[in-house]
Order: sequence, then C-alpha cells, then structure tokens
Amino acid sequence: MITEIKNFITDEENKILMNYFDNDMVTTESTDGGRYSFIIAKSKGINPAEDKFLQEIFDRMLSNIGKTYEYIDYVFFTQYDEGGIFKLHSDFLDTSSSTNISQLKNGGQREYTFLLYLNDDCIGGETNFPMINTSIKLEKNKMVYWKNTLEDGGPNMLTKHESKLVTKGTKFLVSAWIRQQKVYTNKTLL
Ligand SMILES: O=C(O)CCC(=O)C(=O)O
Repeated sequence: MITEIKNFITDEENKILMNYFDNDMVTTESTDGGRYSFIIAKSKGINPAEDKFLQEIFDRMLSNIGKTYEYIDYVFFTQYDEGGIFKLHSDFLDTSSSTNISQLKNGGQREYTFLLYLNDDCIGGETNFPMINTSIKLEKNKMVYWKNTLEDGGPNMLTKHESKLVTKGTKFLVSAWIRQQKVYTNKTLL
C-alpha cells in the first residue's frame, strides 16, 4: 500500500531543497483541530506554479502515478526539531466540512500523499501507519507515497498516519498532497 523509492533525488538536489528551510519557516504548535492539528513543527508552503525547480522534482515524483505538479496546490517544507511531532491524522479532506468546499471544487480530493525525506541523522520521526502496522524509516533522499482514497473515491481509513516524536536532532521533510484533478486556483491557499 505504501511505495518507498530509495535515492530518488541526488545529493545535489537535496542540497538545493535544504536551502528552502530558511527564516520564513513558521512555527506551528497547535492542538486545536485546524489545518495543523496536533503538530509541533516549523513549516512553509510554496506554490509549485511559481518555482521551476520544484516543478521538475515533483513532475519526476508524480510520473509514478501519471500526474504532474499541476495537481498540487502547495509543496510543504516541514522541519521537526527535538520535540517535533505530527499526531495521528488522515490527509483526505473531510467532505462533510463546509471549510473544505472550495478545495474540493478546485482539484477534488487529496488522492495521494508524497513525502521526500531529506535526512536521517536524527532520532525518531518515523512515519507510522498504526492501522496497517507499518513504520517507515527515515532515509536521506528516499521518496514515499500512498493513496488516500479507495477505488470509489472514498477515504481509505487505513492510511491514517503520524510522524513520531523527534527525540534528538531535526527531521527535514518535503511533502505534498496530490489532488484528483489539476488545481486551477494557484495563487492563494485554497
Ligand atoms: O512527517 C511525516 O513523516 C508525515 C507528514 C504528514 O503526516 C503529512 O504531511 O500529512
């Protein structure tokens, strides 16, 4: 159910991606049930429509599922320092919530999740899928992806996942949710 591809990017590409982690990162410590519910991390989102390098990387990643960067609204850069965590959650949009109406209209459901691990020199931070008893180990330059929806488009509850507590060092992650259709509202967060 979860695909892992080792050494998906080169060390040179890794260095370029690491440069995105800068002073613009926003500290998110929230347990209020919002977009960043139960996360302690620093993050920022970049619109791939405005970044040629991210387009190239994500076009290559998404060729595995026959899609392009145009199916992504934002590429997220997330940094989990010591104490960083993302508690158990699912990535598909709750169709019963009115706050998701515009997102569902402009691109549909978050069909896939793609992760790119930029380092493995920290302790903790594994991506854990308790429903299927699977824990993904951090490995520098490894890409991981899975499908959040079932064949009928409904949510696959088995994809619930978490980022385990980082107990030493820092975890650097690039991630994106891949929508069912191309996202045409590119300029603002939906
Ligand atoms: O940090 C991770 O390993 C998982 C990230 C995550 O849960 C998400 O982007 O939805």
